[in-house]
Amino acid sequence: MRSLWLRVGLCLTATLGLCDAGAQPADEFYLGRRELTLITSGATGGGYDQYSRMLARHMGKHLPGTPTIVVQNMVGGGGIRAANFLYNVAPRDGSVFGLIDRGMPTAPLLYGEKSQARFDAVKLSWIGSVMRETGMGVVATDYDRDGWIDLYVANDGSDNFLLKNLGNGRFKDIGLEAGVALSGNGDELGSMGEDAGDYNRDGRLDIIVTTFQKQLNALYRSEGGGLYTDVAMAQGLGETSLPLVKWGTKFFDFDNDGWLDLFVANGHLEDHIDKYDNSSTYLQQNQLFKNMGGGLFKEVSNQAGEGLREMHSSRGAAFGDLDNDGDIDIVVCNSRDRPSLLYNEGGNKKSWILLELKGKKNRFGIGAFVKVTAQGMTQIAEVHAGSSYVSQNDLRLHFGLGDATMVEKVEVEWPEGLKEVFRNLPARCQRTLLEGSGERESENQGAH
Ligand SMILES: [Ca+2]
Ligand SMILES: [Ca+2]
Ligand SMILES: [Ca+2]
Ligand SMILES: [Ca+2]
Repeated sequence: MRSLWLRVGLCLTATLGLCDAGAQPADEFYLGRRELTLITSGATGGGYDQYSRMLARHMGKHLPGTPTIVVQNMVGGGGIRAANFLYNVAPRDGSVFGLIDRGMPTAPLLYGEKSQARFDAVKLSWIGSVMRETGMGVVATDYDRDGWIDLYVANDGSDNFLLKNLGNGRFKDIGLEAGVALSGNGDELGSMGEDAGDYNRDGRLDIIVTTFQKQLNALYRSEGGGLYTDVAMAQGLGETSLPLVKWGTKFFDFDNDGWLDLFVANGHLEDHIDKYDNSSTYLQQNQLFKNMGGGLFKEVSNQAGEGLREMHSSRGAAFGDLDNDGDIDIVVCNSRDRPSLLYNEGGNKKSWILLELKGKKNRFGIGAFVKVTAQGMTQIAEVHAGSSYVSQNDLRLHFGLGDATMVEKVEVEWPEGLKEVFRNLPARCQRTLLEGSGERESENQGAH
């Protein structure tokens, strides 16, 4: 067996459906030798709370002395909860702007860890009644590039939120006016996992949201000016996804050609669904969509090896270069089943670079915006803490570079506002970019 470069954490008690039975957590096993960690879970229903705590506990350990928060959204009564890991989402002042009260039945939660030793919970003040929905996932992305990281929240069966960070510790939901709250047809979606990435390479981050059975995934293409259009059908994410219940996902470049592809983890919630619905099954095939260039996707699941042909009831999917060979591998948590570890064989035939950001205060550069230029091709990405569905990806940024042997320029906009350029980096290797060690850009020559 090849050695793992990254640790892998699996929230197994939740995955195996033992939370509701009151089982003690038996999760957190880690392999690999780096502090960077992939975490994923198969949680649905009762497992979210445990997953959130596991994330906060683990990440707090590795980010001592810094505010570490996990956003959790829950709905009263059914106790449905979702969580993704976020860190330092108010980057300009580093404050945790939320409060937690675990006793509130219908409010979102932030789990905060103020220090290594203390798991703290405070009550949210900024959110008001906005987030009283069944949140399934959240990605922190600065959608309008104003330096304040915003939150996109996927809700199950109701409007999704785009919470614009107003910069004063408060957020405003602009999902409906931005065009990311509903499907392209104006329908509410059973939204699950999500990610933000520039799939059509026009310099603007787009949003993918996975959805319930009989719904298309939503692919919200950014049109600029804070407006989005759902182009899932036009871009090839259409019919084949309709019978499936869709969860973990990410924009990632599996074949290193410089175009972001998509993976979607699938599996029905109900184990006897086939008894009364002959259009669906509990076990489902996961999907890989190749970006054919320009943003048009083609499903290649059946041509992508044995691992993609297996049938599971998959949930969380975490992405990272597990064996450090230049291509992105995937760990998938399957409900009531062993997890899948999907090694990418051959993605590294084309060129790549892995960028590990190290900020002065923000240790992994979470929230940083990065622009890479190689052989005339420009790509952008943000360092995200938490996206997909109940998963934490590799915090290093991976860029497929086609045939390039050199990266001419990496522009980094650090969360605290510093803009720097790193020039002439060799391809096919990992580089660590230290905040403050690059060539400084002046404010008006920023990476916008
Ligand atoms: Ca913003
Ligand atoms: Ca775009
Ligand atoms: Ca690709
Ligand atoms: Ca790999």
